[in-house]
Amino acid sequence: MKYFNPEIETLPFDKLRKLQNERLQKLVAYLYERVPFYKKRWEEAGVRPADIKSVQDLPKLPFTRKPHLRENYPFDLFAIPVKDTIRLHASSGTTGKPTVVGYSRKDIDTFSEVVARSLVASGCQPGMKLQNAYGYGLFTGGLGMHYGGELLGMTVIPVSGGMTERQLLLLQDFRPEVICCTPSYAQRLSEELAARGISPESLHVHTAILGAEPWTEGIRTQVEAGMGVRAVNIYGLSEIIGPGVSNEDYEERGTGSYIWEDHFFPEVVDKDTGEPLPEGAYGVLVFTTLTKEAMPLMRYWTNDITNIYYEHSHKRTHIKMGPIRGRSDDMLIIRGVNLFPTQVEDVIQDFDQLLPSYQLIVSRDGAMDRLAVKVEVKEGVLRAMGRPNLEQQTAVLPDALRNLHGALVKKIKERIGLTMAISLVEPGSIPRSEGGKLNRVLDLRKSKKE
Ligand code: DLL
Repeated sequence: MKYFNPEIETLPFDKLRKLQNERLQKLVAYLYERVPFYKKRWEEAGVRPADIKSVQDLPKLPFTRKPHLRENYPFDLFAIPVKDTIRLHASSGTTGKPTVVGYSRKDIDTFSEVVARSLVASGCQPGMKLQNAYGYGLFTGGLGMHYGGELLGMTVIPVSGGMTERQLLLLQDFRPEVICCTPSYAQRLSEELAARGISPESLHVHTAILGAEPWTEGIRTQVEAGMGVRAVNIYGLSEIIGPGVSNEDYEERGTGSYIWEDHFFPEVVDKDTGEPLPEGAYGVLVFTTLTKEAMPLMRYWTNDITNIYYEHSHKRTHIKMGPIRGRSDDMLIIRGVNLFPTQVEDVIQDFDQLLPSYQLIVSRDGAMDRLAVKVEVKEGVLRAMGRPNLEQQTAVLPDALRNLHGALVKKIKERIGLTMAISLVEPGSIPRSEGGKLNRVLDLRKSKKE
């Protein structure tokens, strides 16, 4: 099977636009009638439903942002009675109340279909086993992948996140072809396999579907070698539906992820002005759900920074998005320079001696923000040097390590424009994923404020 839904996934551009425009017009009328929040905001903006005829009219409408979801907690953005929903999910924010999402039966069907499309794009086929190591629960990852896998006709193993012993046992004994989990947890599993002397060739798994947090080519290389798989990106967010908003094709890895744009219409806008940006430019990703019933969202500001573009020679007609550089609320501003943690990861991957395992530590010194970075050196590199003590001053480290440190400081300065206090540390000394999302930034400024 090359496509889960061949007709839609290869629909010519003009037909896709026509479908989107029809769906958008219906959606606008539906929300205006059913959700007071939208009616009020559109009236304030002086827009009537009849003014929205095509996706090109979207910029006339105001954005919906996370605080709007909180203000309408828990159910005030629902367009159908709560009793008509068949499932609720929620994402636990770092502050305050979670964000709630409701699904009608049709929404769950849509969710399952976009995940099934994503699984086929990842290289899955009916009959393969899927070890589902995303968390089950209010998080959309576990159940979202589960329903999509079943719809495709895979054999789903609902192990949930964490429990590394059990994951390894199942990988060896149930012999799944596919695993899905966060990229940081796939790093952890790769390392555990190596530590236990389990060779990737002894396993049956050939595909890892990774998402729910930003990751880069460096992690792809590590996981592909460490687990003996093709690592493929899956993206999504609960507010829009969950996993399966977009997905990479396994044969087109590294060229972006297809957005299932017959259901989720994307825009990329300037993060400061909200103005639409041209194809290919980086900005904030904004989605309009074209077909959801229970809690459709109009122009939802995801905070995720990326770009979108068409690749006309590729397998599907849908638009692609590049990797997420970071969330605009995770962006650090260090001495006036904007920085996403993935930019540091990008530099690290240029060094063969380093692991894509790092931590950024932000602190405040008077009015100045300071950034320190810890990066792990590969085990083999240290062994070849007779295991120097990395706790020592850089000046007394062996020449090769001192040069490595100097080269990293220089490259970071060149590429990012910042001098950072960098320390090279032992492999395994930086916290690993326990099964879910891993925070690579330790912000000591926050704990001081509280
Ligand atoms: O993380 C849904 C999901 C589950 C996606 C499993 C993929 C796999 P939330 O918990 O609501 O939903 O978090 C959504 O996670 O806005 C991004 O900032 C980030 N994110 C999700 N996928 C990726 C990805 C799920 N592939 C937020 N790359 C989003 C980078 C990602 N960031």
